[in-house]
Amino acid sequence: MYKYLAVVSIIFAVIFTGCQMETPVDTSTNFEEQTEATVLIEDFSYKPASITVKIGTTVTWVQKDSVRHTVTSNDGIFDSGLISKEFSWNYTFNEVGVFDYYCIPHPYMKGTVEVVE
Ligand SMILES: [Cu+2]
Repeated sequence: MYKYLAVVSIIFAVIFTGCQMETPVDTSTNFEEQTEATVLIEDFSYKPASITVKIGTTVTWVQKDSVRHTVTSNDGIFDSGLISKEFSWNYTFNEVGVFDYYCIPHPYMKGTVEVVE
């Protein structure tokens, strides 16, 4: 009888620890490990116009319009120069802050990159 109980408790212990090992799922890692983001330039706008990324992220702008556009920081921190259709340009954000940008030929085109820890 005691032998039977011992076997049963061992089986339970194995099942219990087995389940425990499968449960930890950290959903926050996707954001934590994000190091790349993409913004489309299309129809005279940045899509999405506003993004939030983790520090160290490289943001790539992909130009889809036949008219050339720029990605130019309001504060002079970065400037892509004119980007032709189907070309892209990227910038790596290594400082926390809010970075507003616009397009030199079309100043009404505006975008923002928010960089967080
Ligand atoms: Cu433009």
